[in-house]
Amino acid sequence: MTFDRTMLARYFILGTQNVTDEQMFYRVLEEALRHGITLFQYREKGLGSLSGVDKLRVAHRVRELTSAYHVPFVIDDDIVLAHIVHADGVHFGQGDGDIAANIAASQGMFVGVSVSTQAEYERISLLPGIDNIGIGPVFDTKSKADAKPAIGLIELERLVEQSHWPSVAIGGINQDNLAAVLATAVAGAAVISMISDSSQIENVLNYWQQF
Ligand code: TZP
Ligand code: MG
Repeated sequence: MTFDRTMLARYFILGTQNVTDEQMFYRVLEEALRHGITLFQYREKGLGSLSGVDKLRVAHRVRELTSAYHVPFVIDDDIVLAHIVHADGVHFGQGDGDIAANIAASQGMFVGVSVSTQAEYERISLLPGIDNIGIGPVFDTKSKADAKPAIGLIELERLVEQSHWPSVAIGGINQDNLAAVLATAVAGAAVISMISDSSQIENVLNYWQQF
């Protein structure tokens, strides 16, 4: 699948650690797919996350669901799994090993990389093979234990305007600050809890779609 910046518009990230159990994971994912997310990233990471055959089983099911809804499927920081389940893309943090080597091993998939600071941007800015970057955390987040300090909207805007890749904002984005985030030059917003913690996923996505 060829990457397109419109895929970043409504970018949803979820792992089983973000919800009560695996069944809820599938329910939340399917609801989000049905109501208009433009990309899904499977991010199985942190306290309570699955590994091995459990993670493989979930990834296979995610491939089936995302294909059924024609939504691109990205896996965080697991190139081998991404190849096994035929994911469309992979995403790497700056702490996920040698980024250039990771990109080289991601042939045939599109690649996203996280950026939190000017130094992190400069570290990757000349690397070939990157399709998009995730910039943040913009605001404080409860969903990532080792998150870097929040950068705020002004620094988000500065990094987005400097970036020669389509950029997606991430971290602490909710219905109160979404409009301000999308008023910058970002291609979209990436969220976990705005969707995973909502009892009204359809309403959240209807609101999001008006921008
Ligand atoms: N990377 C930076 S912040 C974050 C990740 C994976 C978590 C975003 O979750 P939330 O709930 O949307 O703040
Ligand atoms: Mg990572």
